[in-house]
Amino acid sequence: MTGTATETAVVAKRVDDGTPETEEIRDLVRAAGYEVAAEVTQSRTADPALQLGEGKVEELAVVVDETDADRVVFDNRLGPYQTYNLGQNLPEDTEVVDRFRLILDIFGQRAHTRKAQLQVELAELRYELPRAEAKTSLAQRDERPGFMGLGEYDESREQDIKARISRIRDELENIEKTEQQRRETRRESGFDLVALAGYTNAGKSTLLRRLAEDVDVDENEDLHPDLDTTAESQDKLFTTLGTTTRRLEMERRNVLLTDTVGFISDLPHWLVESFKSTLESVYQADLVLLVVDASESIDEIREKLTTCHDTLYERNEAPIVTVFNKRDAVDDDELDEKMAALSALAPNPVAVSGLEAINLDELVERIDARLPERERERLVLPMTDDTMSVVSWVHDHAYVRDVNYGDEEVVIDFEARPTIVERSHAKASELVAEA
Ligand SMILES: Nc1nc2c(ncn2[C@@H]2O[C@H](COP(=O)(O)OP(=O)(O)OP(=O)(O)O)[C@@H](O)[C@H]2O)c(=O)[nH]1
Ligand SMILES: [Mg+2]
Repeated sequence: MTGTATETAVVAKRVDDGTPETEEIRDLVRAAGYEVAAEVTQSRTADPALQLGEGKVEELAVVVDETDADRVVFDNRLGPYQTYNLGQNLPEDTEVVDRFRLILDIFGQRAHTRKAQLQVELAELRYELPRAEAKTSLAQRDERPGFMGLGEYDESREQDIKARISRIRDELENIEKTEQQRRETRRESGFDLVALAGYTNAGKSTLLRRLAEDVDVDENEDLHPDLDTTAESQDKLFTTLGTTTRRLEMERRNVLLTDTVGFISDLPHWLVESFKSTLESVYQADLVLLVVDASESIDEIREKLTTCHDTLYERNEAPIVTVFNKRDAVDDDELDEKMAALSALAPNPVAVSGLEAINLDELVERIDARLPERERERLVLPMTDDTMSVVSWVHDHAYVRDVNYGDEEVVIDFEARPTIVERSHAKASELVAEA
């Protein structure tokens, strides 16, 4: 590694048949802070020892040598032995990394909150565990005396990893509990929870900035530089890692809008698992806005939408509104064509531009329409010392249509979530009991 100039990477990819697409892996390499020096691709069945065919690996070695690249990034998943064998066949000190390790690196660079850091560490340990296990079993099978020490070492390393995994899980569980309580408190306060979801780089953070007030309601606002109104939105994958929640100003409702980590295809189970509590804000929402980049090709949008649906269907119960973002970058005919082609996956979408603030009113209307129904209620409150505090509680938790103050009573007409209406009944009966 040179350490001075930008480090460079050669991208490698193998597909069983057809043409290898490298656009996304190139974007990921850049998101990790590397420059793409060259690419080497192949269409054939996987080689068990080297992933690529032997001749292709020779070609790769030449390319690495010529470009003086620091690392090779495979879009394919590499087994521990493939990584080792490739290292042996490439110029000395060439780092060999696969798609998953690369995504982990990116997450590691962006993890600013305690929770994100724990999640990255958990994912790293889960990545490492099978490798440590493989080493242990190899060393144990090897009966040559000199190797016994290695076996013991690796076994304790394996135990170490397991212990740390369980400690991190406990700490993450505690954080989750706190977050769950916070969501419940927010619901009880009459807020509807709306989550932005979608493939990475679709424009979720840009939309959040456009739609919602500048104030974060979570305590860690300084940890989300990408959401700063003065900051540029980055054309990079995984700009956002944690979650940020802001108030969305709506006439009849109190809405909290949450932005979170983007989805990406081909994530291994252990990585998804490590980040699942971040997605809890999506799973627990009252409504999900599924953002797609409408400027991409129909096939690309379809693939990404499928990835998103697969991730969502596991747990999500909330209604989904598909948002065709970057509307400014497509003309009307093209947009109609795309919407028609994708109508099975994305029925009745809303087309907007977060960047150019196009059609956001329609999106807000749709949010209002698809959120859970409000109940309309009219309460007659007897006038006691506590009546005004109940009236102000209703103002805080509901949309008040009308209040009439009489000498003996106050009549308040409002709309709210069913649970809020229920609680207002309890408060009203207390007043009646006092009067
Ligand atoms: N043309 C156009 N570009 C947009 C629009 N919205 C976002 N972008 C650009 O798309 C890129 C990604 O935007 P972000 O808002 O960071 O996307 P994200 O979905 O939050 O991405 P991650 O946090 O990385 O998952 C940035 O370069 C934005 O400027 C839009 O409506 N039109
Ligand atoms: Mg973002």
